[in-house]
Amino acid sequence: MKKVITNTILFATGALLVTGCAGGNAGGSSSIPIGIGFAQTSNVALLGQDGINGVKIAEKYFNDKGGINGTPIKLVYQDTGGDEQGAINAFQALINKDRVVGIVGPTLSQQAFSASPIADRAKVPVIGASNTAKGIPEIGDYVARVSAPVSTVAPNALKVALKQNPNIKRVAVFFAQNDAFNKSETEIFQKAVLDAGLEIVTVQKFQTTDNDFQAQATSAINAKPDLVIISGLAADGGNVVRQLRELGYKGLIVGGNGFNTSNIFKVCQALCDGVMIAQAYSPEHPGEINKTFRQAYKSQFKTEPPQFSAQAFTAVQVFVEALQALDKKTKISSLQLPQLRTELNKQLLTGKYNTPLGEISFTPKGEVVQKDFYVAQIKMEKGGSTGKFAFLK
Ligand code: 1QQ
Repeated sequence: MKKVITNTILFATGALLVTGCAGGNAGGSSSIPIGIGFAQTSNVALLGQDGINGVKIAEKYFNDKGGINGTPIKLVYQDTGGDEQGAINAFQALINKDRVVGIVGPTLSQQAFSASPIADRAKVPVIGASNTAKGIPEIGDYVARVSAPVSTVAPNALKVALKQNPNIKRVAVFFAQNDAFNKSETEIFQKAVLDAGLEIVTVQKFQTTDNDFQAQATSAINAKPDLVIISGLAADGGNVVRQLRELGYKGLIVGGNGFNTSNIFKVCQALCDGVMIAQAYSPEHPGEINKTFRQAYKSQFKTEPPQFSAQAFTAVQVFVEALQALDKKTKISSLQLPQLRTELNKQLLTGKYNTPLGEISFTPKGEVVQKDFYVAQIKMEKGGSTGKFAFLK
């Protein structure tokens, strides 16, 4: 039988945390596997890619600093694709085949509602790094998130839009009705609009898989809005923006968290200009760790780090610092994998973390506690193929 060299991953085989593997110790270094379940294919990869970039920087950053008290971490990737089944498959592989200590992911809340319960039942801690719909931490005791919920983030964009144009009265709302996060976000937006004393003049629905939005855009324009708020993902949402502008809409546009990637620039190009999006991260956030993260990101990707990258970095950081704290109490190499997963879950919920997002902690349910939020506006360069998120607040 061919000897499989799995020596780089601790706990690759047995229950006991020992260095080496089933095929014997092949003599390499050992490491602690943390699972990454993000979308690397499908349209959702427009969003998942930012997460991947963030965790790669985290892996190098924390291993350069000595990993878990001398033992490096090793990120193990499984592509979730864009749907529920892909996320379920990825999580099952991470839990049963890769035998990770915990999982960062999946990309969408829509996927989390299917895949995270599987990890919860297997007692494997999950940290959502981009799941912002209502109800994510409530999936179970093993599910937490570092991505602040839509209820805290989204209304900030409306406030800043009203500051930029105090004459806004009539609001058109668009949302993708086949996606849990977008349904959750539009509820929050619509409530914020009504709470601000504005009128919702039309609500237009679409699917994240659509690419023709002429009918909805025409109806919305006919309702004469002075603000359009869109809850969609990057590919569909970017196309809604493009088609609204092509049909002549001139007012402000607020996009939701699904717009929060520079990958949207290639979808709406020059017509992305001016779209406002609330942020749970600013590259300008003070503090040493964000400075180092930002520098590493800029030198590797030649652009400012986006929110999803910062959140993904933070999720890995939470696992790393919780593992370090746990290891100081009880050597983690003395724990069996099920016990380690359970102890890690308890530990991570009690910690305080000084991250690129600022200082964060968790409620006992696993909801992130975070202080600072921002709003950015897309500024496209002449020609319309490159642009940036300009921070307003
Ligand atoms: C969610 C989101 C998406 C925009 C993540 C990419 O916030 O699905 O919860």
